[in-house]
Amino acid sequence: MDFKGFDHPDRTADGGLPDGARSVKVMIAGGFGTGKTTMVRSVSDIKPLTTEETLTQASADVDNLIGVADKQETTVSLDFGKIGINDQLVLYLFGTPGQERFWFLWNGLFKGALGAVVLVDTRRLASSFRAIEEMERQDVPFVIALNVFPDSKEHPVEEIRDALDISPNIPIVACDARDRASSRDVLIALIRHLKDRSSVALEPR
Ligand SMILES: Nc1nc2c(ncn2[C@@H]2O[C@H](COP(=O)(O)OP(=O)(O)O)[C@@H](O)[C@H]2O)c(=O)[nH]1
Ligand SMILES: [Mg+2]
Repeated sequence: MDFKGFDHPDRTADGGLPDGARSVKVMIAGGFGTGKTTMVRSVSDIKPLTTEETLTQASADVDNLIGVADKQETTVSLDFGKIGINDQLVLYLFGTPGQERFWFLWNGLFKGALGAVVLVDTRRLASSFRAIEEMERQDVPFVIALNVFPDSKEHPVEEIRDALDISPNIPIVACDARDRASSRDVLIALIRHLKDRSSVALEPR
């Protein structure tokens, strides 16, 4: 799959939202079963796509290098959706494939991404560690969305921030990924976060 159509050359140096941005690529990341597919489906204006692609297609050479067993059968899926926030701004949503250690095989997966939502299931915090690490490594600004399940316990946000080891400026919001309005609120929190980052850069020095 080619993601290059979503390149965003205007991305500001500090990863903020550029002035006049119209279409923005946003990653929906997080551990297995945290609600990525659910969120893309609930919030998308178009019928969301879920694609399957074999890792060998993504990169046969690298597969050889790392010696993936049963590589013909190794498939990963990617969710894609789109939401108009207002008449100025359209978000293209890319749910990240599972197995974060293979993200590097997805040529251009993060290219041009202006931001990310990292979904977290508080019952299994550790399942999203790798996604957070990768966002930091790829330098993609993100917000944390705590997807609330029926038996999730309520934790003080600062406790979760400590456990995830993320800096105080990264927003943490609770959501229900099945609910369109709730998922949309998460995306709006991300846009605000990106705008905040841009305005810092615009401050006179
Ligand atoms: N109760 C509840 N279940 C959810 C929620 N979000 C996702 N699920 C369920 O959790 C499972 C995993 O969600 P999915 O979106 O496939 O996770 P993914 O692996 O991150 O794409 C599915 O069975 C969903 O129906 C939520 O907000 N509340
Ligand atoms: Mg999924």
